Amino acid sequence: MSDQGLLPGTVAKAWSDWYDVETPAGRLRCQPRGRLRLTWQAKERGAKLTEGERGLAGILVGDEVQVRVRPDGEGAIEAILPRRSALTRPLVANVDRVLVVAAWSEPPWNGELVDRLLVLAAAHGCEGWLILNKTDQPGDPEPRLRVYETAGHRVWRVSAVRGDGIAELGAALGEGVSVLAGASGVGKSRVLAALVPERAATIRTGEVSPRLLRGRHTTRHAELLRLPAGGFVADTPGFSRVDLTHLSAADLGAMFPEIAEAAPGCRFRRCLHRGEPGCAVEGAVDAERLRHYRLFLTEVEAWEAKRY
Ligand SMILES: Nc1nc2c(ncn2[C@@H]2O[C@H](COP(=O)(O)OP(=O)(O)OP(=O)(O)O)[C@@H](O)[C@H]2O)c(=O)[nH]1
Ligand SMILES: [Mg+2]
Ligand SMILES: [Zn+2]
Repeated sequence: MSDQGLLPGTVAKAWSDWYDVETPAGRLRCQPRGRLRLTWQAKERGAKLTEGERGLAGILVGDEVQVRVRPDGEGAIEAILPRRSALTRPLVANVDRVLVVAAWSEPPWNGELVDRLLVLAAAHGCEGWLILNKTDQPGDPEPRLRVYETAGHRVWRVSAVRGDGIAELGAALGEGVSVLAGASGVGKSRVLAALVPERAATIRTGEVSPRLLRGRHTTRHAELLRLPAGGFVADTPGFSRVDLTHLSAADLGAMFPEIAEAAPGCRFRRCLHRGEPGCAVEGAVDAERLRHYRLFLTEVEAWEAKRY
């Protein structure tokens, strides 16, 4: 490849003053070309931006870029391709799927958090897959898992420790960008280490560091790892709280595939499935999922009331 050529790439990691970009020619250390950097600075001067907004105005991990390779082997980012989507927590662009990881017994199943994360994925236009890890531990999650499969989510059963199901999951992730999410201790980092064995030594597992759960560290440290079979995966620190701040009550039902499927049968077109007469969702949908939907609905309405 001549040093004049433009290479397509994906931003894998943001350092304080350069980016690691994965390209067909390998991982390159890159800096944005002058004008891209100026746009960023102008936006920073113009307004007080939150870190999320500052990130959205600049270059994000996950961004697809065009890179010009310089004679010294480093790269200049010449262009950012239009973003399909951006998650804000972690701050990653163009995420295709969120891998919601859970365990059955240790830590105990938390269906509310699982459903929150699946809703958040859907709200960002991402697929939501459920990864039940630690199948080597006792318990019978099958009835619960089937609720998600019947609803239309892809469900995987794996043991990061024993390796069960990891190769199949890795193959299914062969395209696009995936982000691991879920409670602390469910084994997200261990699953990632099993998927990308050559990076296992650099992935921190088995430790809870409360400082990393909050504030800027969570977003700064997002990194995409390339899987052996293709595709990228990013780890995130576990979280227990997820606010559904920017959804509308009218849209929430669409984030639960089985509610969306039953809703056309409701008597009222704007039925919110909260006990209205002739509601087709009541009775057709798993009781715990419906309870979570109604809980999220009251939260979303409270956020809406604050906005207007
Ligand atoms: N038995 C068993 N233990 C596992 C498995 N996967 C992970 N663990 C253990 O669960 C603990 C937590 O694993 P981590 O990978 O650090 O969990 P995490 O989800 O990344 O946690 P945070 O980074 O705090 O969010 C560690 O002690 C792991 O060894 C598994 O498949 N089976
Ligand atoms: Mg972890
Ligand atoms: Zn209804």
